[in-house]
Amino acid sequence: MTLVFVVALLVLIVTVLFIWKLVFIARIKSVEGGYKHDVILPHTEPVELYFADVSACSMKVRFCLSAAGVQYKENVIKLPSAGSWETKLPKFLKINPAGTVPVLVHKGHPIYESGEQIKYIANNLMPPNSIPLCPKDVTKTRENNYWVDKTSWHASEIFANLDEGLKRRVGNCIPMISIPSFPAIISTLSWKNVFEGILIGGVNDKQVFSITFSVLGVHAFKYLPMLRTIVKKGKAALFQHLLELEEFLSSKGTTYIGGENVSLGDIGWGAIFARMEYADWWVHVQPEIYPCVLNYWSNMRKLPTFIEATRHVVVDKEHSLQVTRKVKEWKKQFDWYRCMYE
Ligand SMILES: N[C@@H](CCC(=O)N[C@@H](CS)C(=O)NCC(=O)O)C(=O)O
Repeated sequence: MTLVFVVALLVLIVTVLFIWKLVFIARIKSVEGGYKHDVILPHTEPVELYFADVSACSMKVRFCLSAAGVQYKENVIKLPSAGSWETKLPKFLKINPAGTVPVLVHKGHPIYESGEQIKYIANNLMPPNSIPLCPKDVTKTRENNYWVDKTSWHASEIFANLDEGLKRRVGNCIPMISIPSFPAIISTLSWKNVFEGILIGGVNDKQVFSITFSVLGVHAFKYLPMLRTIVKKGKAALFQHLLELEEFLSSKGTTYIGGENVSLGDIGWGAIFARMEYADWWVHVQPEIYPCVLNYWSNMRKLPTFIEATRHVVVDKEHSLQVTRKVKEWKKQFDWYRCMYE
């Protein structure tokens, strides 16, 4: 009798899980980067961008469109960190089956992956008489391609091998250097949001982070040394990449990577720098070691095109400022938190 009951219970659990996966879990598929000539999406403008506020990859493409002087339609999407599951709903999965932003759309054809999108803009969308974002000079093209590649973020590389992934690209450091800000972001979400995340996204790394920080708040860093280790790995790799940039800039002696005007490599770095600002990393960049990087950042952050790219559209700007303020506060309050940064 007991055996029959146990088997029946197991069958019931498996059936419920199966139906749950079939009905609720977003069916995301990875997509290859680049222009999709065989896909045509509904559009009303020649150039459209699906993007989110406070998204490093989106910021990169907005920076690029703005620096190129391209007019485009803004299709704003709210990220899970802003309490929405729009990126995982069937309507958006038709735009990008991978369920991520940004997505650039040119005459209805999507271009996936932010690194590919900025190259596409520089090669295909530059208005007449604009200053090229990828100068037609062999050395500059090579250098720009190098930095675009270095500043790209490929989640699969981090999952395959964290240390190698971080060493390979500074773009892969973005999630790691963002982790200290997570408790501040998650504290603004409700349990309903967290539950929806599990329902739609399943139990994955993001949901585990959400639950952990919802329960433990900032103290998660105190009780789970593994979290501090991940952030420290991200930090070590970030500073190694900044050192490489420092050497490059010092050897060039120019304001930007390709000379006196912004080019694609700078745009790639812009996204990393904006994230460093958000999670309060800049105060740890020592002027004696990184003078050129600090000067480069000081010039870049004043550019109207950079300011435009970080403009908040649906998320309240005060919300982002509050996150950075919280990080600063925790650094002062908790040694185990500050030690991740130092
Ligand atoms: N490698 C992709 C990364 C895209 C990505 O992961 N975007 C994040 C925002 S920065 C996103 O859309 N997250 C939404 C989600 O995971 O639901 C790119 O560079 O375009």
